Amino acid sequence: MTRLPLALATVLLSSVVAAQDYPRTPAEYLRWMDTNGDGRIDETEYVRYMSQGFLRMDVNGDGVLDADDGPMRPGTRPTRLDQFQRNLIQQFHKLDRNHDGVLNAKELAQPPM
Ligand SMILES: [Ca+2]
Ligand SMILES: [Ca+2]
Repeated sequence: MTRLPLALATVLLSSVVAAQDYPRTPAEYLRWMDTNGDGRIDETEYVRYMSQGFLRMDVNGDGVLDADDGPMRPGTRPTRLDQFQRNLIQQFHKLDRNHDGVLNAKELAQPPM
């Protein structure tokens, strides 16, 4: 009972680290994602940045992550890039707490939904 959450956290953490080399601080996040250098992250910048891990893992480049791209974690279902990006857009708008259409460093630093 007490072991499960720790094991689960380890699995989740390892999957995040394997998927992307995440920047460590909000300021770093912002610098990495802010393509046009205006100090804020718009929807396009967010989706482009967050899709990099997907694109890297999509070895055969067919826009679907499935067993053709390498061994999949048990219980994982194939993911399509367009579904993945739709989820990213939803996540973007959840993070945009003040609804100004862009994310600042503080909004980026919020824990993932
Ligand atoms: Ca920007
Ligand atoms: Ca693929």
